[in-house]
Amino acid sequence: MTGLFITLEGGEGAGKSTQARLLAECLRAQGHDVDLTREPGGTPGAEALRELLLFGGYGLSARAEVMAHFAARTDHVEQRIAPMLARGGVVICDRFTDSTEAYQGYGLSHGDPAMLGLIATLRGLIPVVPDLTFMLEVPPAVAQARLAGRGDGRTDRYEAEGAAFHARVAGGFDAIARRDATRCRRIDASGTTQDVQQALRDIVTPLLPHA
Ligand code: Z5A
Repeated sequence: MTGLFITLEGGEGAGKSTQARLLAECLRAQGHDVDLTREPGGTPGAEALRELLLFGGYGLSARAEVMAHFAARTDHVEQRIAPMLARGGVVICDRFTDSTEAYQGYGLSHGDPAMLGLIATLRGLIPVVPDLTFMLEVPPAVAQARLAGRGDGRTDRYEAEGAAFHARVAGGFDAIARRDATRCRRIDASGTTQDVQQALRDIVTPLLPHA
């Protein structure tokens, strides 16, 4: 793989989608070949699995839910991410494997070692690893205010969980950032959109291929 694979992670309302879009626009304007995508989703099959996972209401077992996230990811990687990286492009992905570890491993399964082990095993089957992961961090009150301000109405299965769940998810991201400290860059995302974007660009710029 010769391209650059960037992921954005963090809790809901941290500003991942906003920052991913602005970063993609900036890099495209500089002449880079950029694919902006998201998980779960990014291909027709993975988007169908996204709908099932976020809004299906089927009450999947915990292991089945993890495997469904990885089924979507496998399709996304094989059909979209890996080919783009092989062409030397930049992939910016809104959430990736760290979200499965944080939400399913720490949030839903309370850090159960067996579940974290399953996630690690499945992660080992994914042939790409992000070169750089931005961990966007905001206090819960800031995230809640942003989500309330958005007011788009449709609440997914994870957003509907309570504060204790989201605190475990935040703890999961913290554990990942400490473990994978070279790949993960923690970003204080409570500032203005422009300030946060500048922090991301300062880190990405030295890593870019020549446009
Ligand atoms: N999930 C999982 O469980 N397991 C997995 O393996 C994966 C995902 C891959 C995906 O939902 C859900 O799937 C997610 C985790 C789970 N559920 N949760 N919770 P999603 O992708 O639709 O939702 P999200 O990732 O949580 O995104 P979000 O709620 O849209 O938040 P965001 O992308 O971090 O924020 P945003 O959309 O960029 O901004 C939110 C609002 O704040 C918006 O009105 C912005 O204009 C505003 N904003 C953004 N930045 C700022 C700043 N700096 N200042 C002020 N206002 C701001």
